Amino acid sequence: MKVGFVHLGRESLGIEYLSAVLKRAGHETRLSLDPGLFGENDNVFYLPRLERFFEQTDQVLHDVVAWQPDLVAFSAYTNTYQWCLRMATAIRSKAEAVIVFGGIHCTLVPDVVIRNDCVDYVVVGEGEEAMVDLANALQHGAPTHTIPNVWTKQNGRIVSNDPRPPIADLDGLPFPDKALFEKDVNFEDDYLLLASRGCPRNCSYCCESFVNQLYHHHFFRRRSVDSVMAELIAMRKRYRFREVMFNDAIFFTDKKWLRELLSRFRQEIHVPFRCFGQVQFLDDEVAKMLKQGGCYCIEFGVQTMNERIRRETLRRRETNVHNSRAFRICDRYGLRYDIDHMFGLPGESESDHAMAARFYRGLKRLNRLKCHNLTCFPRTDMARLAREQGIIGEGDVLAMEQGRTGDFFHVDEIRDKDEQRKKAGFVALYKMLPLIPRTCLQTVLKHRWYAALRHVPGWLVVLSQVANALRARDYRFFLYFRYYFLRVRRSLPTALARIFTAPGGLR
Ligand code: B12
Ligand code: SF4
Repeated sequence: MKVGFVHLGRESLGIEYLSAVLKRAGHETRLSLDPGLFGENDNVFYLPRLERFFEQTDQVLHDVVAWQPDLVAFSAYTNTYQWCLRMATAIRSKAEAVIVFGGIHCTLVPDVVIRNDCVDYVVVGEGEEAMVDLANALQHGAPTHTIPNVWTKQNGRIVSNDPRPPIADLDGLPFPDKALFEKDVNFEDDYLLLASRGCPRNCSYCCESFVNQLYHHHFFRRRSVDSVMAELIAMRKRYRFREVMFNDAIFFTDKKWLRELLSRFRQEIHVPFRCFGQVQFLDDEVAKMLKQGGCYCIEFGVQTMNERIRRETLRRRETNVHNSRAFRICDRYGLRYDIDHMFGLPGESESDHAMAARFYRGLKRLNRLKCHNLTCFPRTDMARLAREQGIIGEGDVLAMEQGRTGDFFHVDEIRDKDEQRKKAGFVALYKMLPLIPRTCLQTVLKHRWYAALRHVPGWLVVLSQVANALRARDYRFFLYFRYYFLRVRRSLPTALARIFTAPGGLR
């Protein structure tokens, strides 16, 4: 059976794993990708005018229809769900294929997704086994309405099947089918790998905690060191990558496993790597192992310096003492770190932001401070909490489920114009923070001049980030530019052809 994946955005490990198991089961797969250049999925270069110029929906549609797949598969995030629906509707009008939706948004709201006429099947949760079962059943004309994880419609009625238990042996999966994204991703610069699935934590705003509930807290699993190393060795031969990104939610939860993996990684792979961490899992021993293994940067979520909000609203267990201790350890072992910070948290005050600014400015090896806005994803505890507290209304909940969400701007405080001005000022301040002398920072905070910083031109903020990247020798920052340039160059002929031939578009 021919299975065509249709996707918007960056590399998807989910699609790569699905493609690998489908191929192993004898099916043929293909990817039609709109890289979504300059689109809202891009938190570095979000430029709507250029997005329109580079959008490739018509090309993708043409590509899918021309290949004539039997099954068309979409992997939907909440913020790409509407794009997926538009594409699925267009494909339905031009091709005979069966259409299946999966991915995190479908796992959160399968009952919403299955209601669309253009969707025949929805897969909830981990998809490898369900997708193979579905493709096999469709190929052989066998019944599909009893496959675990699968939702469908029968005589106008919605049929739902509970998810099967998570895959017990992750090592039994084939390696992700990276070939699908070869054209669009420079694997030689950066190789993305998952050594585990799920997360042992349950932060209120994160979809991992929803998945944990769905799987009764048995979703977090780890691959063996042999399996991770086998993938790295095979892919190093193929792509000659210069760097590895371990995309695990928290890379270092198990010291024994880490020690074994990193000693082999250092000897057999020997390239720098970065990973995500959680401050409570970092101690001297772990930091030493990471440094010796080749880690050059860890990304931590701090989100706020207000401990009560972190604990009660975000449901994160670490204290400010844990944070300070972990960053001191990193400093001691020469490990750089990126920090995720959130704006838009209900109940946060100016003094919380000021306290965070002082704290971050005092850190020695802070590489990049990444500012985000609290985003409410449907059916997460955060969404429930916000609804219960009247922060969002029923209309917001429906919009979220339909993937029509923006950031958490509908929180009342943030709607307030004065709050918005201050927030914009703090965002600019945080982005330039590593370059602002401490005495200057004290003055800005003391006189509350931060709101004025929102007038700092965007190019100056970018320039200060470039200067900071140079200072911190953060070559990844420049790699991203290079990566972007290459993708733009690849997409240019299609964009120009579309303008000159001007076919009827989807938008
Ligand atoms: C690694 C990662 C990334 C990586 C790689 C992305 C990827 N999907 O591989 C990168 C850095 C590129 C990334 C980017 C982003 N990410 Co991200 N990412 C993750 C993370 C930590 C793990 C994802 C992963 O690889 N899982 C392992 C694979 C095997 O699982 P999977 O992708 O879920 O796929 C399985 C099932 O979902 C299912 N499935 C998936 N698709 C399909 C399709 C079909 C047809 C079927 C049958 C089944 C199916 O089967 C798959 C195999 O079991 C998750 C956390 C999480 N719990 O998912 C966040 C997460 C997916 N990311 C998230 C977000 C918001 C983003 C960004 C929008 C952030 C940003 N502003 O840049 C971008 C979007 C990029 C894009 N549109 O392409 C959110 C999505 C929330 C939501 N409700 O939409 C998550 C859930 C984190 C969170 N906040 O809770 N991300
Ligand atoms: S630690 Fe990170 S990945 Fe895990 S639940 Fe919290 S936010 Fe999600």
